[in-house]
Amino acid sequence: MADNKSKKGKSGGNGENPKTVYIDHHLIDNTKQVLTTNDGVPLYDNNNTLRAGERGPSLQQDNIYFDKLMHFDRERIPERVVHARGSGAHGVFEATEDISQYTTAAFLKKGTVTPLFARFSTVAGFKGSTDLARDVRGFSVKFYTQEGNYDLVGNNIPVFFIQDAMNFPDVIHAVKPEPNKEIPQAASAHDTFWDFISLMPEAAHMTMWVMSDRAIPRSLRMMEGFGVHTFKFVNIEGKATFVKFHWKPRLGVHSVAWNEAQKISGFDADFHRRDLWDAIENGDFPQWDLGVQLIPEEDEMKYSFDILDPTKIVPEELVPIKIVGTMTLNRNPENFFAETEQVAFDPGRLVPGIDVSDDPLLQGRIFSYMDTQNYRLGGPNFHELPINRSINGKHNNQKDGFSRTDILKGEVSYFPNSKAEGCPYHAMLKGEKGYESHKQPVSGTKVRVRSDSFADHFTQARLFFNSQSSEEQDHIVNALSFELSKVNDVNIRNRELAILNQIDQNLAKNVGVNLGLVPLGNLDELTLKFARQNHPNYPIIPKKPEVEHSPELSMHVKAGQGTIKTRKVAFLVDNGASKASIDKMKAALVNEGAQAILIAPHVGKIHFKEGAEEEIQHSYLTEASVCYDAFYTPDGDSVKTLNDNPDYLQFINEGYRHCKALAFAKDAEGLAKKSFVEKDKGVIFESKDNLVQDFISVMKGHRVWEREKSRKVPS
Ligand code: HDE
Repeated sequence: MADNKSKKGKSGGNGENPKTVYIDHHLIDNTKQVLTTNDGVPLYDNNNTLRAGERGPSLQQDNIYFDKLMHFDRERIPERVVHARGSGAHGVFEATEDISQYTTAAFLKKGTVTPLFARFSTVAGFKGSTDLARDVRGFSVKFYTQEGNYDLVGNNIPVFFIQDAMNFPDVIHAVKPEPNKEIPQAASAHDTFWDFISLMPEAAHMTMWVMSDRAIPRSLRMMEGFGVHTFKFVNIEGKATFVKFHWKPRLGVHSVAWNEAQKISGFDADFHRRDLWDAIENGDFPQWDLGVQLIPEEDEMKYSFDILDPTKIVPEELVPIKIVGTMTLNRNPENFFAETEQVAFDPGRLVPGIDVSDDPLLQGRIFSYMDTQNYRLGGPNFHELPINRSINGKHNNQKDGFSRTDILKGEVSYFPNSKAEGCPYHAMLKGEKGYESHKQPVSGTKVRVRSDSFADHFTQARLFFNSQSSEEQDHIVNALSFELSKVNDVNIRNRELAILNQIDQNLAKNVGVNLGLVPLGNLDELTLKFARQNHPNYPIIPKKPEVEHSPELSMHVKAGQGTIKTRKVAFLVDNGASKASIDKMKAALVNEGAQAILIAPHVGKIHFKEGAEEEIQHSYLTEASVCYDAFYTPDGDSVKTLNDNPDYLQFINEGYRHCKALAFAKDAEGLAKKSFVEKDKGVIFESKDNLVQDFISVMKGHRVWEREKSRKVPS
C-alpha cells in the first residue's frame, strides 16, 4: 500500500514518482542567489527607481523598474468560470484488482502505481471565497499514466442539476451573484437560483443532495467523489462495459452543521484548504479507494431509470461497487499558481480502455473544458505547463502558438511524410495499440429533443430523502427553509414547495411551516410549461424503482466503523492545569491518530500544576470552537480561572450545541454546570464514565445528533 509516512510527502510511495521528479526539475530555488532581472542581470539596487536628482522625477529609461512592474501588472489570469476556489495536491494511485476483462487501461492493471494531481473545489464562489459555502465540491483527478493523461473530473455529489449541457450557462448564471448587484457571494440562497431550480423539475434530485450536509463537508479528506456520468470501459476485444466511478474516503464521509459552516467562514475562510495542507505536511496522507459499478452493455435499458441521465444514480444495492485501487495524496504543491491554478482538467482526456457514453451532459463537457483552458491559460500550449505535461512525452505535428516552450527539431511538421521516415508514426502503422474509440453503432434522425426516459424527476429525489436518518432529514428541511426564506419572491417559494411536495409531502409541509405557506398539490403551471417543452406529455408515470431505500446514501456512521484519525481535539487549559491529566488523555488520542491541541487564554508559556511549562500556539483569541471536533477540560487549578472565562464557556457551549463530544476531568466537571452543557452520552465525566474510552467512542460516531432536538444553547 502506498501510504508511507515520509515527512513532506516527497516520495511517491513506491520508488520515485516520475511526475514530481519532473516538477522538481522546474523548481527555482533562490537560496544564496543574487537578485536579477528577468534576463538574469544581477541587480545592485532593487529599492529605488532611477530619477533625475534625489528628489526629482523618475526617468523613462528605468528598464529595471519597467521589467518588474510589467510582470506584476500581468500577474492575474482569468479565474475559472466555475470551480474558481480550489485546493490541490500530488499523489499516487495504486491499482489493486485485476479488471483486465473489462478495460485495457494500463494504469488500472493490478500493481501499477501512477502519479496524479487532485484538485478539490467549490463551484459558485470566486477564487477568494470561503471554503464552507453550501455548495457542490469538485473532485478532479489527473492521472499521469504511461499511456498519457487521464482526467476523472467529478464532484462530491453523484448527480447533476441538469440533463443537457445546453442549460449549463443558465444554471451557473442563476447561482452566481446576481449580475446587477453582484450579491450574494458563494451562496445559492437567493432569488435567481431558486427561480431557475423551481422551473426545472429535473434539478429535484440534485437539490436534495445540495440541501443535505453533503454540501458542507467537515474536510475535503472526508468526502466521497463521483464520476457522475456513466462512462465506458473497453477491453482487448473492443467490448464495452458501462462504468460509474466512485471515490470512497478512508476517513469516512463527514460534514459540519450549517450553523458551524457559517461561523467557520468567518473564523477561517481557508478551513478546508488549511486542513488538506496540514494533513499532508503532517504525513497524514489522505486516501480514497476507487470503486467501479460495472453494467454490461446488454443491460443498458434494463433499469427503471436511464443510465445516460446524469440526474440519476445507480443504487449500490442494485449494482455493487467493486474497489479497484487506492489514491494517496502525499505531497503539497510547491507553488499554488504554477500547480493548482494552472492545472487544466478535461473529461475528454481519455486513455485507451476508457471512453465516454452518450450522456448529453458529458458530451457537452467535452467541448467546454478544452475551450476554457485555451482561454484561461492564454492559448493552445497549456499542455506544456509542467503540471499538465504527460510523463510519457508528446509527439505530434502541432506547433507554434502563444508561449510555446517545446523546440521541435527538423523540417517536418506534417503527416504523411517521407523525409522524417513517417515519424511521428500512427500506432496502427506499426501494429501497436493506441487510443481507439469504442466502435459503437450510431444512427438516428437529427433532432433537438429530450428522451422520455429522462422524464422521471422525483423517484430518486425521494429515494435520497427516504434513505436519510431523521436528523439528516431535519437538516434538509432546515437548509431548504433557510434558502427559501432568503428568496424574496413568494411565487418562487411556492413553486419550489410544489416540487418538494412531489418528492415528499411531509418535507414540503415542514418547509412550508417555516415559510408560512401551504404547499400546492400540483406542480406550478409555469414549471409544467417548461417541463412540457422537453416532454410534451409531462408528467409521465414513472416506472417502479428497483430500490426504495439505500442505506449507503446516509452519512451516519455505521456501528463499529468510525475512526478519529486526524480529528482535532481542543484541550482547554490555563495556568495551573494538570500535566498528568493532559498527558493521559493526549496519549490515548494520539494513539488513535487524533491531534491534541492546547488552547489557553494567551499564546506563549503556560505553567502546569506540576511545575513544568509549555509553549502554547493557540489562544481563545485566535481559535474558535467550530474549528475543533471535540473538547477536553483537564484537572488542575486552571479550572478556577476557566470558571470565570467567558471565552472558555463559549467554546464548550458551542461544542455542545454542535453535538460534539465534551470530556471533563474530575476537577472540571463543575464547569459543565456553569454552561448550558447537560449530561448526555456525549458529555463525559471522569467520575461517572470511562473518561478516555467513552470520549473516543463518542468521537468515532462523529456527532451526538440526538442532542440537537433540545436546542438549548443560544450561541
Ligand atoms: Fe464542469 N466545468 N461543466 N462539471 N467542472 C469546469 O472547466 C462544464 C460538470 C467540474 O478543478 C470548467 O477548467 C459544463 C459536471 C469540476 O479545475 C468548465 C458542464 C461535473 C471542475 C466546465 C459541466 C463537473 C469543473 C470551468 C455541463 C461533475 C473543476 C473551469 C455540461 C461530473 C476542475 C474549467 C478543476 C470545471 C464546464 C458540468 C465537474 C467551464 C459545460 C456534471 C470538478 O469548462
